[in-house]
Amino acid sequence: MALLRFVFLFILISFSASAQKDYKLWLQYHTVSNSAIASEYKNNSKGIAILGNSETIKIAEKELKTGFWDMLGNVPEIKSEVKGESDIIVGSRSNLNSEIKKELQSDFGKINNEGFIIKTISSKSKKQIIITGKNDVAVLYGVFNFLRILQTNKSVTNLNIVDSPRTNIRILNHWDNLDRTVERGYAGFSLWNWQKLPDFIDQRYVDYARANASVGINGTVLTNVNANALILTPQYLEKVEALANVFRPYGIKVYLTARFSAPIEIGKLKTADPKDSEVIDWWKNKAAEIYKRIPDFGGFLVKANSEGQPGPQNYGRDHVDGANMLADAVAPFGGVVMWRAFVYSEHDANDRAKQAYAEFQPYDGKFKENVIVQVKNGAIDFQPREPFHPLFGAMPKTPLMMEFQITQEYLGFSTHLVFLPKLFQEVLESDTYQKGKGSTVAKVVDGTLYQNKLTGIAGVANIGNDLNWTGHPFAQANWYGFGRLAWNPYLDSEIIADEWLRSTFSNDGNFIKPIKNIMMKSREAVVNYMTPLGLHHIMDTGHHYGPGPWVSNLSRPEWNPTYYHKADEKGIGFDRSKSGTNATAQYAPEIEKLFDNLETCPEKDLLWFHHVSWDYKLKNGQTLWNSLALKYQEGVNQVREMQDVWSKAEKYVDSERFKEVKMLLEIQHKEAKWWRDACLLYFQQFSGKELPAEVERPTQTLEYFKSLKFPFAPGNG
Ligand code: BDP
Repeated sequence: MALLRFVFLFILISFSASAQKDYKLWLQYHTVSNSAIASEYKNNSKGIAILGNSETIKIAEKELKTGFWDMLGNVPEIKSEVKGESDIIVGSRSNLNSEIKKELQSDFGKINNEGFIIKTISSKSKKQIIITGKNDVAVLYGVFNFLRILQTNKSVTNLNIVDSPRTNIRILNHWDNLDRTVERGYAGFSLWNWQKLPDFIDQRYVDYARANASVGINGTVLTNVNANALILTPQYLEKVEALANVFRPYGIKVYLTARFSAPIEIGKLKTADPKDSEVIDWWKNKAAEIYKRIPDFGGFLVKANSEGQPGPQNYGRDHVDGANMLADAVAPFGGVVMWRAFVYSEHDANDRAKQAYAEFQPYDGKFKENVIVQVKNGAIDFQPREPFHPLFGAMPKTPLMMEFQITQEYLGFSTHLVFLPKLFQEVLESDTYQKGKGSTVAKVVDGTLYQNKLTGIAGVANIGNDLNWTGHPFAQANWYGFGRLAWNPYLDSEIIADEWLRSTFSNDGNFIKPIKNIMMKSREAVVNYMTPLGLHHIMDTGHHYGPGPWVSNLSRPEWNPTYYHKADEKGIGFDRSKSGTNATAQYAPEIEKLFDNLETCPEKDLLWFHHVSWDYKLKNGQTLWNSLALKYQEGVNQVREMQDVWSKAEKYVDSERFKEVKMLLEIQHKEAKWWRDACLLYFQQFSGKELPAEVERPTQTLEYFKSLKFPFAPGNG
């Protein structure tokens, strides 16, 4: 009996230890061995002076204790003032003594309010590490950064880090509904348990805030852009307030989506016309009511007159009227309005890719100063690859914020390993040429191109209540990487992958090197097996799960994949050049020229901009048909390589996560083949050509692939 109990306990403990690894994200704090740090802090600790007593500072203290205990096996003595010798001094500028303040004066001149300094200073023959910033949240960022240095095995001697975020708003957009379903969510249900709030505070809320703070994310939009006005009623605001209270000490502000017709739906008004005085007052009062509860409320995110959502155009007004009315309501409290430019209309026969630019560019300079226009990275919709959105750089007098999608709506849900920071980096590095060479999207987004004061990056969250938060263990890297790039849009994605792997799994070089390699290739793999050479939006409609290039029966033309690939006997691709819709003209002349010409258009974007004949020769000397087929095959091969590499990782990873990733890669492989076979069989009807020898033969017929239906695919409302 006793033995049985012991065995049971053992299983329980090892299960929870393993499960905890999944839950702990990149904050594993696994033992740091074989490093100078370990010996320094193990044997020679003089303690940590923690200055200040705000909730935020207490969080920093707890984090340091946990980090030291887990990574180094000891907790240094914590002191509340600098007395005697201290290894590390942690506190905001106002709490530092004048000697240290003087020493750091020029560094303080280099950081903004959220920036931090981690510096080794030597005085009177002793060396100390100072972790500081202008306020306590900045100090917390510094602490997380310091712990990351330890966790990733970097040297802690002579530290000299002076770092500030380059953007103001670093925010997650949760497309979470009040019934806890998550639009385009593939990791379970919403974290927000509205039914139990405000009285029940799930530990997950705290852990969520902690994870975000560790990468510098400072805002969260709790609700879906397809908004429900009920969130603005007192019944729900009380719950929002409870979440805001949890997040505040972590430096995270809460924002809500504002349904434009809320004055009618919950305010009993007859109209939501932004020029109507009752409507204006209703929003002003609503803002005051919210700020009374949540003094640091961030503001509103709005999807208006887009995909059937209500908006100012319902009343003959425009986006500027709508955004500015809301901006006036939150301005007295320091709030902002993030107004989305994701618009396209079924009444507009124009190329969908042109519509957002056509509508928004003329508004440049017309928005109030607390409005920021939120633009998706590409002109269609979060595809595996899109050229950068032509609005970037084209609205010099308007702050634009980036909207990335972290959840993998079009990139394999949470079953495909795709390292998105590589995609994000490609977009951020793109040169818009709008102010000459070097006018990168990153410079638009961080405000340096046009000296915008308000800046931001949003990521549509991939987080749900799955044990591991994101469905796929490697999808955690996309949350992490989003945060790191929002902080610094110039960061190299390879560095992000390296940091994440070390903090999440292991510092062992034999593990890091091959696994980092497959992460870095994974984005190109998904492009290859789904939408190579500039193809886009050929996913099955509605849920967007799997291939559906044949779909052509939906009421709105631009909802049909056939609208996007335009395959026919002559060739394939969307002619957006001068001979077609002339979408290329929305870019700066240098880029327009590049994209417009079939010969100079980058091959990765070829079918985005051109309808190309099946026999057209690509740079590799192969015909378009052959190249397309070979790309699909390459994607499948790349997944096989990922499987192969992962199978050798077993000894570096806990068995639970090892098995999870292994199974997920099997699904990815199966689906990559599905994509290849279905798309090639379908396109072959038009090309009339044989598959090149290197391409594996499909194992099913086109009819079979067309017959597959997924009525309960997740995330589809
Ligand atoms: C599309 C999604 C849809 C979103 C929409 C948006 O399919 O669920 O509501 O974008 O961003 O990608 O508003």
